[in-house]
Amino acid sequence: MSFSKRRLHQVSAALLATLVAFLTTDLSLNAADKKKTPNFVIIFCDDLGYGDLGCYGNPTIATPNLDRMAAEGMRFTQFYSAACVCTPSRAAILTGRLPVRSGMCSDKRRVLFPDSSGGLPQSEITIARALKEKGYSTAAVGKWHLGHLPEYLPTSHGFDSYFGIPYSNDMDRILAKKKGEPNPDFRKRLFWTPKSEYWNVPILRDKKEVERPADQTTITRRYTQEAVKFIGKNKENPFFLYLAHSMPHVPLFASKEFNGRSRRGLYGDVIEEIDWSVGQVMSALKKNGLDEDTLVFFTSDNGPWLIFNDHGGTAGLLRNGKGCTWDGGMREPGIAWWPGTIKPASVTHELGSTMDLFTTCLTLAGAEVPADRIIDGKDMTPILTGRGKGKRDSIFYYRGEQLYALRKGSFKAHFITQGAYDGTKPEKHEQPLLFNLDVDPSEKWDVAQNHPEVLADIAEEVKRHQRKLKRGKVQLDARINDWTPLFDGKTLKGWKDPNFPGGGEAHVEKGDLVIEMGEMLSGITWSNDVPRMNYELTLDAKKLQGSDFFCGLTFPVGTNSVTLIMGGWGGAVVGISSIDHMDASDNETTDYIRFDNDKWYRVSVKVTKPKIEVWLDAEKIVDVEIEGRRLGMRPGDIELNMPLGLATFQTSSAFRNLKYRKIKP
Ligand SMILES: [Ca+2]
Repeated sequence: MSFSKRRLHQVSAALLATLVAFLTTDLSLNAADKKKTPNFVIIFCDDLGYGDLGCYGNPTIATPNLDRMAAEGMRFTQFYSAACVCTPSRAAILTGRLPVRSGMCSDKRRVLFPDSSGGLPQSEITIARALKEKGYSTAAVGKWHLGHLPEYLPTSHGFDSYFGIPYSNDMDRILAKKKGEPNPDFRKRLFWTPKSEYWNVPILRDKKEVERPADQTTITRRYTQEAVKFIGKNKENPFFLYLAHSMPHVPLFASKEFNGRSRRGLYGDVIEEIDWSVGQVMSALKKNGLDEDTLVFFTSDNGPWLIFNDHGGTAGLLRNGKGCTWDGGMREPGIAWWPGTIKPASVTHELGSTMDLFTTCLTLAGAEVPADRIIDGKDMTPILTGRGKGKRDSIFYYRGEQLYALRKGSFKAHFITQGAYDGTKPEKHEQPLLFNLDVDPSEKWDVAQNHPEVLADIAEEVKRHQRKLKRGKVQLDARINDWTPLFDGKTLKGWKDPNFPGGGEAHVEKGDLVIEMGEMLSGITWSNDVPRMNYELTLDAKKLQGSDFFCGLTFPVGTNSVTLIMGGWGGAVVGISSIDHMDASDNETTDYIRFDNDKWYRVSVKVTKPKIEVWLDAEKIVDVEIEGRRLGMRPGDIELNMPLGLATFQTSSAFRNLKYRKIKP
């Protein structure tokens, strides 16, 4: 086999051309790479403590992936969340602003609840919204907790997609206390051996509910799958992934693979699964060739929830935990990973805040940091690249709407101190307590006497802060539907005698509605606008005198009504009256309830499709499914279709605090 000279020449020319083409392509690729802005992944845990990771000194929780992340990246020793509980902390990380500015904190309700009607205002700019303008793909995966109504969800705040739970995993509790069960026993049953179905927490995809109650045992794994999928889908374009784990917030759940794995018990299992998840994210970035183009930051929203004993984490050597402004409540692990940009195994003692992630991401993406409002975040790029000093010299510690403490440099002054969840009142300090956190990270020795100049400097800083502070309208106090009263305590206006056979009479006595004993059945009804579905009704009732019989309550459900008899034969009975009047299959009978004379009982009824639930005080006495039953009206049933009614049986009863509210279906 031989080549002619001409042929050889042709081959060489072709090779040369290929080589030139290759070099040119390579050069242009490099140029494109340089222009490309980095991707961002924020991994945000829930209630993880400063001392919960191997690389932060935990002796019995194995976190090889996070340890590797720190070994290949940078570990912060003074990194802070912006609040000591969920909602305000989450508002701050995404907006770069102290929650007091956005109204996402409150002295009345510390976080948002399933009945809250507020959320992160549209006037706020999230990292996602700012990066979208720069062409980023954006996804939120995990716990949101910035408002669960459609206008507040991630996809209304700059995220292209969302998968996760809209509020905390311990909300919407379904499990009821057993009769006579002491509180501590109930709490143990609820949290120490938790089951997903104890909480009616939904999983949303974008704005649609796709699962309820959320299967929490697989939740960390499913969040991880979503995250990995999103990374793979977006390898060609810049992206921002906000991966907010709902763990290790109680109730704790780990998947089968992690249950029982850690020496630290279930809490350790949960952290080890999160660690696995971090490893999956780093692998996905490497596999897609994106590791050098992506800044990953790992931290948590607040410190460990210490009242949950071994189901809560540890803040290590820091004082106290979640819910308070001691450092254990807000100082967090902070690990940054960006191979090729961050020097491996670096440790920084610079101050950092979750709010700084906002400014850092925007700056690195070439987006404008908003100038029409105060942004509290500082650009951390100089710290991450090792090319300069950090720009932050202070940390503001708010509890609700109040400034409790301020750290400036090494010193932290407490103006107000308060326990986390021990019921203690705020204690104001005329002369602030002062700690040197470099010398005394556990905040043990007050050195205020020795440093009047530091206190004076901090007082100046507080003044400057307060002069410029514009408080946002508080978003956490309003509820979806506040209660509508059904009886004003004065007259019987609106209530009428439905011609019960008993002949007793109703009147008002000192603000209570009293139904006198008749021969048999006495009662009144009220034609009103109590909703017929998706509402909650509550009233207080007491037996004034008489025999075993107590009272009945008729309430509307769909086009029908349901009658609840309490006391009487065999306890509480509920029947869907207009279908099969008191038919046994429609009845729920509890153990016999004997009502004491002159003791008020709280009766609550919740009607949602498909359920009717009734509580007597804190005990659930009725729990019936109504789905599948024929709730449509039949001819001849019309007379049974009653509005709210109250009745007594061979006894006299009093009623007060009658009210209802609509609830979200
Ligand atoms: Ca939290």
